[in-house]
Amino acid sequence: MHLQTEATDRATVAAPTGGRVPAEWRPIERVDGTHLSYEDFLARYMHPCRPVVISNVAPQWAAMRSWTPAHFKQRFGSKPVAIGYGRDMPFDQFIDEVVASTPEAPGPYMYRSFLHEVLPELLPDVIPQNKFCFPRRYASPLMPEKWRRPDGYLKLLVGGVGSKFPVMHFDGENAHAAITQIYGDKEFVMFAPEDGQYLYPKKFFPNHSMVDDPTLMDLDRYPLLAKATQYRTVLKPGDMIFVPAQWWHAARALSTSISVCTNMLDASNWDGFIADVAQAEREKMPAFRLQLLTGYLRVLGKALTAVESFQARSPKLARTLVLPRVITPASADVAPEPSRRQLNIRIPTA
Ligand SMILES: O=C(O)CCC(=O)C(=O)O
Repeated sequence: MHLQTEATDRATVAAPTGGRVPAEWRPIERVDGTHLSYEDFLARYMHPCRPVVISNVAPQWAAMRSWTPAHFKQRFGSKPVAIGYGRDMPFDQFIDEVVASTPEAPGPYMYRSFLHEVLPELLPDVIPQNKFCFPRRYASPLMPEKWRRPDGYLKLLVGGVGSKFPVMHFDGENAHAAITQIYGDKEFVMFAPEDGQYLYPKKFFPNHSMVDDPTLMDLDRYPLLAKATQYRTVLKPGDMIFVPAQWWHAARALSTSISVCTNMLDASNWDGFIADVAQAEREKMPAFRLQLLTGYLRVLGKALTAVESFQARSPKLARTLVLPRVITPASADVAPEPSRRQLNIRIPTA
């Protein structure tokens, strides 16, 4: 799906740099979250898998006022945190490197720390939950354990000027993603699923692109990139970007940047989720078990869709009934805020 934007395509006019060419891009649609109902969000963006940036999504979060590099340094001192795969660092040292980061010598970018797992004390700072991050099928107790993620399963993303998420990719398990900017500015680049053919997917990680920088294109190495339609935006504090399933995306900090990220599943991406799970498990389990698993997931999808539409149609009644809210926290309207006890559950590592 290519987005119809007004005639506002912007071509960057700077001269080619070191053999690289600045990419042309289109803006991603923006709406003000204070005037967007949850129902409209589902109908206009989530169900049709259309990206959007929503501003003012979390004015109520203490994180919007307190999360700064200095705050993290003072609060966590030398506590070790996961930055990337197999890379831990003392938090204070990490923050020093983030603050010293420059476009010419980018520092580390944190992308493997799940609040629930390692920094649960931060979770009360991001409550009440962002209403555009529902439904939470991943949190359903009916989700097979391997794919279940408790409520409050948010990833912390922190980086200094010029640092970036390590790879342009789309999320696994056919999940939608929501990334909420808390501090600083971050450039976000996206491509529609059908442009994946121009993005040089890696052989063994077909949801990862070989392209290192989609904004300054190396057309000698990646000539097809010129055919892809690039969408771009700058996330500012309070903005959330909705990244639909299979949309390619890359992110780079324009100033010291702090955000949180979560994934969503609903009827719009459930079939793809099952297909992805089946693909991933094919080598790992006997065929009959895989059939049982996918059969269960198909039935579960239908049940969750029915419960979610009940909650949407009768929120008042749904609020009084505990079971539907537990089976699938479908919207912020009916989801109970996670209790402190829930927030401190440690999740099993896969
Ligand atoms: O750093 C970012 O904002 C991108 C995060 C992301 O794409 C991911 O966690 O999968």
